[in-house]
Amino acid sequence: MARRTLNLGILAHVDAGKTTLTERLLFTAGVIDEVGSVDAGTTQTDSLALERQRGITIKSAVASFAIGDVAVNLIDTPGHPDFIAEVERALGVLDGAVLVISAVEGVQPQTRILMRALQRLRVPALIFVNKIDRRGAGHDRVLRSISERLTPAIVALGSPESLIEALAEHSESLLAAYVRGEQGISPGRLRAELAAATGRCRVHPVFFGSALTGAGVNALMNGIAELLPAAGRDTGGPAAGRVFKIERGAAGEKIAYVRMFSGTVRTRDRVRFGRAGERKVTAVSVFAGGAAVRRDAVSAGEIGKLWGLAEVQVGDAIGALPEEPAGHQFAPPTLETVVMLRDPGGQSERGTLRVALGQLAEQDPLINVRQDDLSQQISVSLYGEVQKEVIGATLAADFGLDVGFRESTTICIERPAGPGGAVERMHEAPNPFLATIGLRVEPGAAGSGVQFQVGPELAGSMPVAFFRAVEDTVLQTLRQGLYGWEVTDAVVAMTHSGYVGKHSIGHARFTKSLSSTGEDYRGLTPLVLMSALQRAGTVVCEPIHHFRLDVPADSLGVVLPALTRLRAVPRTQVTQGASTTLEGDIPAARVHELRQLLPPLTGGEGVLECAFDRYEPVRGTIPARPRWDSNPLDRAGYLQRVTRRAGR
Ligand SMILES: Nc1nc2c(ncn2[C@@H]2O[C@H](COP(=O)(O)OP(=O)(O)OP(=O)(O)O)[C@@H](O)[C@H]2O)c(=O)[nH]1
Ligand SMILES: [Mg+2]
Repeated sequence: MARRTLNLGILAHVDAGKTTLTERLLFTAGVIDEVGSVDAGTTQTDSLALERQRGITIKSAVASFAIGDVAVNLIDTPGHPDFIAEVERALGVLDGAVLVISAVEGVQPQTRILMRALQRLRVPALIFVNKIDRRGAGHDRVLRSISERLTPAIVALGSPESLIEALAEHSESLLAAYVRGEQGISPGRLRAELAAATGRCRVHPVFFGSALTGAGVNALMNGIAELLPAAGRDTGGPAAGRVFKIERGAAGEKIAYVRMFSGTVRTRDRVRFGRAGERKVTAVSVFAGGAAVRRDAVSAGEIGKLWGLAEVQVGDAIGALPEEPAGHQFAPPTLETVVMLRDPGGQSERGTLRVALGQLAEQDPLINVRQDDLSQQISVSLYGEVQKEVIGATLAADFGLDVGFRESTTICIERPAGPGGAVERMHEAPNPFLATIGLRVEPGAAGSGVQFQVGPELAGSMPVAFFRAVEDTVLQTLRQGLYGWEVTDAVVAMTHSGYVGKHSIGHARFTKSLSSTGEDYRGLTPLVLMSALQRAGTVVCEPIHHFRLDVPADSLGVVLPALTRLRAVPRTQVTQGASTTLEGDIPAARVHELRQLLPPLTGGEGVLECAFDRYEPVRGTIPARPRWDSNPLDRAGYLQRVTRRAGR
């Protein structure tokens, strides 16, 4: 019986060999008798029909095996940037990770993005340099590219001297022994020092091998068991876990994958989840020795599947999870598109489409399904064209819907240009609501999202539910700013508050017409907030990608003018032999065009890698997005719709 549990993520740039490595680990650990192949569509973790057809991973999948006394729950993640949201969810439940790098391609853009996220979240990580069996595989070259482009804190295993040197940086006693020239620093001692430094994310041990042939995989397995820290096993504490994946069972029932951090969830327990959900767990299964098996309970450190939590969403905390969910590690989707039924059909097909997209959004909230109130159009956010195809194929296979998509457009954001404030007081025209609200909008740091604050002088000045209503409505309203884009990197402070309480009007019985209700705050907040935002002004910003482009040196004469035409800005240019590497920035909106232009310009030899880098103010014409719900900038129209709801 395994005594420790390790929840291990396998992460990498697309095609580096994560699923093949997963298969090899399961085989070596004795869970499967034959090694499946990605190319034949026979692996354990690429189990969806679409994954098998395409030979890429689309959803994270869990498999388990044991190494000695360590029970490993492995999460095989997709490497394609269109499915980065899956990686984001997995990151929150890991004790350790293996970052896979191809020995031929070396460090790739997604490798860097993933390593940065692992470092931010302090997830200890080993590096596996895969595909050493392939022609063109390098050893020293890959190590150099890792230390230059990823992290200098690496220790290549297999070289004791370099191991001691690297570790001596982190351990004074080891350094002293080393400097004294002490003989016989024992391998056991070195291994323990290495495990300690790895666990504290000070170093990343590097292994070399081939998932396809199995070379080097035993050493990696020993490293996984010995060097990565196992999960805490506080089974006595209150039940606390996090949902990192949702799927639908054969009968359409919802299944939540949860990683438990403390305590135990049993069948028939009532558990709380998300902000307000509570449901009885109707069945539990736990990953052990390969797949998930039916059990009565899932405990601290383990990964299980829970049935019965009807409204649960990906990312929800279960039970008494103490800390808030980690913020977003990766950039949000930068594209959007309109989903259309090819045969507009009847009302019922449109209904099915809404339900279907709703179910996809449970599994992937970042697709952000929106229906335009007026035009009835349904839009979704996207990371890229492959995700679009996957959504289309899923709607066809699982719901029998034949859909098409409009051409994808770029999603911009709005940032406040400066500070701006507004107040509306109750009983003062033109405010029809029984509520006083003052709000001040200010720019926040890049990437900080929206922060809502209540001035300390207002604390206790109103029932908490009213503050909550203002906060929720602020976040909701900022989904569309002055130009229709989401407002972000903003601090919204509440500066004025006021309400009419149930007992403040003589001894009259509580009636909605005399006392403030949540609807008053939900109705008034958008008006105050949008006035404040109009005073602040906003800057529309577009997503900018960092690109790395390898082209034949003799094609530069046509490539450089094309880049200029696409508003790309090359920042570095290095020529080695017949090949030139350009790195720089390009607006996300033009990446697709560049991809299409490249083959004819470079005789099919150009290789382009792109990754989101930052948002920058749009130059030239400011793009606007149509609004999809009642527009508080049109005060009369807005009031007409909203005052009735508030009963004013
Ligand atoms: N020669 C060789 N090929 C490998 C090795 N590992 C994986 N491959 C091949 O590389 C391709 C991609 O392998 P996958 O295991 O699907 O890679 P992945 O990282 O899971 O890909 P995504 O999940 O789609 O990001 C397949 O054709 C594999 O057969 C290896 O060690 N050597
Ligand atoms: Mg894969």
